[in-house]
Amino acid sequence: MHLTFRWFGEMDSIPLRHIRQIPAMRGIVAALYDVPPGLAWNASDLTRMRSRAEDEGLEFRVVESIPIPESIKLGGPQRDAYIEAWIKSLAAVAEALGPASAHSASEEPVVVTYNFMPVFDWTRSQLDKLLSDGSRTLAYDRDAVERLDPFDGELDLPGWLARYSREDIYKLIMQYRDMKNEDIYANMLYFLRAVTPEAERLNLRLALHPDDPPWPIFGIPRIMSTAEHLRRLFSDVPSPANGLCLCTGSFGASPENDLPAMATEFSSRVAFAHLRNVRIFGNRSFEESAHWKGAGSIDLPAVVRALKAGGFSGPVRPDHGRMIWDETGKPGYGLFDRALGAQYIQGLLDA
Ligand code: DNO
Repeated sequence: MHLTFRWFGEMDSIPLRHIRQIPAMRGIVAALYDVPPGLAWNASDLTRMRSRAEDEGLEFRVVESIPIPESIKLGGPQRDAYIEAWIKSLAAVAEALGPASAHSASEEPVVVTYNFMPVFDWTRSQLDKLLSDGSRTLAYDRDAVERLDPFDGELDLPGWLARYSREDIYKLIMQYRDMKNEDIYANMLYFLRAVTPEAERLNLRLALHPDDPPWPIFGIPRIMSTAEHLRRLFSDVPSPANGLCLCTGSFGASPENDLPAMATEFSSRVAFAHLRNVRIFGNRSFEESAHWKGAGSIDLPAVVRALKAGGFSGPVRPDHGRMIWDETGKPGYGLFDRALGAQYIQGLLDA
């Protein structure tokens, strides 16, 4: 296992030269963030990003994410064209990031993260909850979310409002509300059965990010929240390219998900791991805590031990961090607490 760190490209307030100063940091996790979902990526843009990273002594072998247009999840009439574009993006990733260089070992497949969450990616009710130690964090409070109106233009949720108009959101939510879990799952199988042979051919490993939080929100189904969901998916699509992004904070928000047991059961499927901690404080309510085992509800040492015992040797990242030491910036993606998280993880790996 080796450390990686998410970097949002040139617009990221955290420069690569700071990321490289985190001890044991091997690579960045990035994407072409300004290409709208549905458009095929260009290899030369990725090559440029890779060179930027390598100039700072960091490798770039983990993509997060190539977004999946809603039409694929809905099974809409244009899905085949969108799947074709997604496959073109895979080919661009393989061309730009696959070849070996002084900075990267070429045998390990390049990882491509994605998720199949309808409309909303990760969802929180608050982005700056004050903790007793004076730090601020992302939190999800069930009552607050139930009071939220997803049709209200005021709603401030990360990751999705920017992409859709209010009317689009309304239409999408209504379409999904008419669908059953099985319908969305069937669309996921359709997608994976088309893309996994291509990923295999290109020596890429896909990494499915689970639902965050791992339950339905706003009356819309979510289908990748539990060990049972994963079991079924890996049996329906056995391709080795069909991998998992084990996000401990996403699965771990539900006390029903036993993370060390899941790490053991799915270790051969894990392509990438997001290692972070959450403190559960009631039915379907949680806040993101420091990575340390004592700070939250997840036993990260046990998860790391299980991944190691299962032979996982790929990339991991600290995922989100709190805002500490008066840092300001993109919620969840400051430098200081993620760097502390990285050092906690590296300590576990060394031990
Ligand atoms: C949040 C991230 C997610 C993740 C996507 C993967 O910080 O973990 O947004 O990148 O769900 O497709």
